[in-house]
Amino acid sequence: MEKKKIIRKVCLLGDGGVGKTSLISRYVLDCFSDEYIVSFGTKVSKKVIDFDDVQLTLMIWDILGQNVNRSLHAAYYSGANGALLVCDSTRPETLQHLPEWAEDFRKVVGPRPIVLLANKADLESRLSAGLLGEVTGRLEQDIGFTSARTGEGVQAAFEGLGRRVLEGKG
Ligand code: G3D
Ligand code: MG
Repeated sequence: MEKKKIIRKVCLLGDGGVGKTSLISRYVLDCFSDEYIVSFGTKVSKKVIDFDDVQLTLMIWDILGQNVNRSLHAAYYSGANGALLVCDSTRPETLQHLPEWAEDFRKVVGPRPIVLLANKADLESRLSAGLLGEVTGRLEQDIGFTSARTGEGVQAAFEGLGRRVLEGKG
């Protein structure tokens, strides 16, 4: 029997330089398009995940440049089924900002699944246990550790979000 085919949109959010674009290039082998959607300042890539019962196509949206006008965020988030919220393990303030990113996202899309990531796990972490506990507690989510450089945790992060998106729970 043919698997059910499902297409979903996910966004990567987080401060500039945390590694969003690097995580996507690490994960995505077949680029959907190298053309930028200029008006929104975004780029969309495609990745197919074969689960046992479902073939899930993730359309992965990356914000290009960090100074994207905040008023464009709503257009970027619109229709998203979930998001990866990324911080940089070497810069605690990027972890501190994740609740704001979550709020910004949920204001537009409502209660959709989010997955928290501390990227650059190949470098020495400067995230204290206290701050990690505060942010994960506030967002009621665990945090995964990834390295776009070595590939550690990257596939698991996207597939974990994919599963959550299929369940559809915020
Ligand atoms: P962004 O899309 O969130 O703005 P980028 O971030 O993907 O452009 O990455 C910002 C910088 O961090 C890049 O370095 C990139 O190589 C580096 N980087 C991204 N992920 C990792 C990682 O997991 N480990 C390490 N060590 N570096 C990472 P440059 O020097 O090009 O600015
Ligand atoms: Mg980028």
